[in-house]
Amino acid sequence: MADKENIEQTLSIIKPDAVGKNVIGKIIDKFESKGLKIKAMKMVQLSEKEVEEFYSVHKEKPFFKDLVEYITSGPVVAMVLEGKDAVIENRVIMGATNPKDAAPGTIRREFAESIEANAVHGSDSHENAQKEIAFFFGRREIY
Ligand code: IDP
Ligand code: MG
Repeated sequence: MADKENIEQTLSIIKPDAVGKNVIGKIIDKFESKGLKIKAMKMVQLSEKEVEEFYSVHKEKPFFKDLVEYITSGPVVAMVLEGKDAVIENRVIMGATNPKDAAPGTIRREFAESIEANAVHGSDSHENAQKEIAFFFGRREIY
């Protein structure tokens, strides 16, 4: 039997470095041109408390304090992306965490400044995507 297509949603965030560089549109184009659809979108400046909650898995990491400072340094653009295998597709389009390791054509290769200021966030699993989408969006904000 043929596999049923796995149409799913994931959360993407355009981080403050990329918003500041005026490349929101170029990043969105990477998603749309690969067939991912935007189902929700908002610009928001996160508080320290919100980032500590969002990134709580990293709270013991040595870079956590810097990460919170960086993500709160300016507005971000949060989006729900939908498409076939959207979680993994988004991660491929983003490229590796460290832009030095990111493949040509990926968002991080083209727009990231450093391993910290790396242009975008993307959910790393279907389960985390559901949680992260609910962190930013109510049901009636997703179309
Ligand atoms: P990911 O964003 O590719 O999923 P994670 O390991 O989940 O990478 O890390 C979350 C975020 O924390 C990264 O996107 C980056 O902004 C920051 N980060 C990760 N590793 C480092 C590091 O070694 N130094 C500074 N910041 C880091
Ligand atoms: Mg991650």
